[in-house]
Amino acid sequence: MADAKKPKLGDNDATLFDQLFPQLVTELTEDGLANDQTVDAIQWMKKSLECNVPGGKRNRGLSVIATARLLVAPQELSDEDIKGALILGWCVEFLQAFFLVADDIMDDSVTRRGQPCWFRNPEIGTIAINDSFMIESCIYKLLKKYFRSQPYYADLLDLMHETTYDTEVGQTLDLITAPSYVDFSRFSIERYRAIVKYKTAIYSFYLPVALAMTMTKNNSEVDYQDARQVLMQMGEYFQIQDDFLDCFGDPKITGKIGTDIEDNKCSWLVVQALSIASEEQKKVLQDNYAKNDQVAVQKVKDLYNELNLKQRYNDYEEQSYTTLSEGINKIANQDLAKALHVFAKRIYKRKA
Ligand code: GPP
Ligand code: MG
Ligand code: MG
Ligand code: MG
Repeated sequence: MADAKKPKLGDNDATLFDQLFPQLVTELTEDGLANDQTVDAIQWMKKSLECNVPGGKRNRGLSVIATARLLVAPQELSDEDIKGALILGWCVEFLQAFFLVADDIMDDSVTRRGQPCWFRNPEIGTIAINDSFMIESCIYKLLKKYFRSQPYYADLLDLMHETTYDTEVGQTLDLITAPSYVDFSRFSIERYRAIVKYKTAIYSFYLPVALAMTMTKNNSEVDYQDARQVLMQMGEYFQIQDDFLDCFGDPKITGKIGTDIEDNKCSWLVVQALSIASEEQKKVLQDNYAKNDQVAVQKVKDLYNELNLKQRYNDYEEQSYTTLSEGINKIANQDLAKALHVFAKRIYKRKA
């Protein structure tokens, strides 16, 4: 069993994690670069990997090694296990980059991580679609290279494939609930919760922990169920924060300019607004939501302020953190509970 003195997520892991990336890129590209017929394509892919995969907060990627360290006693965690957890962490970051490159096209976004979105670069455009596919393919090259001989290889593949499918289901719900015209009858808290569960919670929260549990063989069915229940709640909380920051966050800190109002998204804010607005206020929303026009966007934001949505969000955040902590305290596996407390603290009141 793990003890209380186990390292939490240390700077050391973040450094090890960052140092591994160039090595993975070399391994992913060396054969293709040595082939005269593919060299140009692989050079292009290398640039895309270097620009799109690192550079985020890497919370998801670092969660794999953090979970592994909390689930297994230090003397039982071999160097090979640590490297394995770091590689699985990078697989989650590759998955995230694949989603973000594609999501920014679909959401018609402007900036990501403080830079123009990848597809916005004049020499890239719709090639970004193919670049996102190639980032995804790299996940399976890494899994094959490092895990093919492991008895849990099929479980890792299954987790990645199931998670990708679920996220795509969530993205479909997100997009079809946001047509180009305003139709608030599509928006409801039930629809909202389905969107965020599928599009965000599974890949961002459940996946990193499930990968660590699979790799360390620390995976009783009860633990998976307990972890999943709490992590799905955490994922919902995280996406509500993302929706809040889309409207009220500082782009210098978030690295992205919000587009949810223009894009007619079923955001937490609009769902809350519709639940408390008067008929007159609903009319303001109806007239100004989903318009690519900064005056209209400002009118929606003014209405959100009039409805005290910032306060409502702060109250939600407090209450959600308390509920999460209570849920974690009920988990029997203390090592798992410790890991979940670390993750909950890390996202509480985040600004980026
Ligand atoms: C976050 O939505 C969800 C994703 C990035 C998953 C995308 C899934 C695909 C299958 C492409 P968001 O649009 O609110 O994120 P952000 O605010 O970062 O653009
Ligand atoms: Mg989106
Ligand atoms: Mg988006
Ligand atoms: Mg968003």
